[in-house]
Amino acid sequence: MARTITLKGYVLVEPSTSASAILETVRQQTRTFFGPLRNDLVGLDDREVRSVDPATFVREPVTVVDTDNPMAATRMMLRVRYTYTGRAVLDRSLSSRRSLSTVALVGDWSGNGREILQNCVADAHDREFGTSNLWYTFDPDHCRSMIDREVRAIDTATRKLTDRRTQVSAVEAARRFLPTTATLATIRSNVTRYPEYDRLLGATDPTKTDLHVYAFFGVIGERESDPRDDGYREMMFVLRNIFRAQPGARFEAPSGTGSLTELRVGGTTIPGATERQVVEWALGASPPSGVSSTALRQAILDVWKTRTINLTVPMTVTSGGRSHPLNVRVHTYYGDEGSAWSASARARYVDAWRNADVFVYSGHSHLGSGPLDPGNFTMSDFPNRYQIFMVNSCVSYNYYNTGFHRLHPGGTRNLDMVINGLEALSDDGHAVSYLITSLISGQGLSWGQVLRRMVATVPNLGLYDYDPLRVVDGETDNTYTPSSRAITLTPATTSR
Ligand SMILES: [Ca+2]
Repeated sequence: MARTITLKGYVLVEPSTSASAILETVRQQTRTFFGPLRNDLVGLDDREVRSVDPATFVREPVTVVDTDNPMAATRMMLRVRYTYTGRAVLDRSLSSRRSLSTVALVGDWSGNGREILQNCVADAHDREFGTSNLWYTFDPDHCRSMIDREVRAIDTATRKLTDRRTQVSAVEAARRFLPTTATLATIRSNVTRYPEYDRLLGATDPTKTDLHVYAFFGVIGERESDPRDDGYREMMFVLRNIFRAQPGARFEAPSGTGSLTELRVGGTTIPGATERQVVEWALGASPPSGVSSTALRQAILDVWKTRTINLTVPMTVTSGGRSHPLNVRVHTYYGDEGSAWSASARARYVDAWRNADVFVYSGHSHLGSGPLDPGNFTMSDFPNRYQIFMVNSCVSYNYYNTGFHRLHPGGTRNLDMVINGLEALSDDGHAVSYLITSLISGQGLSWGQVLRRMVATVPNLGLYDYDPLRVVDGETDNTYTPSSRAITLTPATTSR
């Protein structure tokens, strides 16, 4: 569910602080709402939570008083109150909530946050990221007593002030936590929106004979060459699921060198391998007799990684009494994205966007700073036509949503984004598979129906009705409805 979220807070700065430095200080604080709200199953879509409007700032000169040493010199500071308004997605369990308690970090948490890091970050692995990532890892529930202690000390000191309106205690001026309340308001009613199927499928455009789906799967574990890597298995699950939904699918001979079915284990070629069979072996099906399962799965990965796998589903589109062939061409790729500056990953994405009708990235979010960071691209990297992007990574709603809408020619009119409000767990390719198979199911599913199909129940992973607050954004301006134009999409009956 989407909500407008409003957060209020304040910063204390030197009276001479410039407007731009005040803005940066406020942003340093608003950024830290991200982690605590994430823990409460609330995702924010504003990258770094920095779009605070300076027009909301209220400046008040205050005197800082050391209430423990009444004779000590006072000093002047400027209190700047701000109101932050943004968009959030919420877990359904919060649907009736109109407010939430949360906590921001105050001051230079990146430079002086060691104690906060030790006490307020639950996970040892998260602590390794250091103080500069506290905006993401800060969990007030983990250091509630520390926060309460500070609140009580501020309260006690404030009672000693002679004028609470113009004075601030030294204890408060040194505060590290700012408890506050987030208010939540409904953004929009639940109008049923559909993918723009007429444009996606070329319903009235007989020259559109191909629908391209690009799906990139990043490395989830430590090693690209690990056949158990969740990213690699996800690609294989997706290929298998497309086959199951569309039995007419066929693999295309790969470009470049080497077939996908020439597998050698211990110097011997595995006989009779088809791509479909190879996918099953990769996912654990019994190997041919005499062949080690472990060695076979390694051999498959060595052949299938870091290359484009092409799968085609021949289909027919019919609308308004006219039919034309439409080949759904799925291109998958598994491999390491490389560093944030990886030129090769960047080039792969730009190449894909040139042709893509549907683009999927599934893998690590890199906290928004990976090769897919919208900041790495320009408008000329995107075509001026309708596309659907899915970024299946942690909190992609925040990192990979509005940035692409800003870059894409036509904005939301030409781009529907499918993104996650929270962390995304590996789901054996469930979400990616159902996005692709739903869009080409010919059932004219609404976006709401597509999202519901992507909710994963994978018992062997312990996932039941698993949904990382996945939403579609950019869909409110969609004009297609099944009643505006009937479209049928069916598997092509002619065999090759
Ligand atoms: Ca749209």
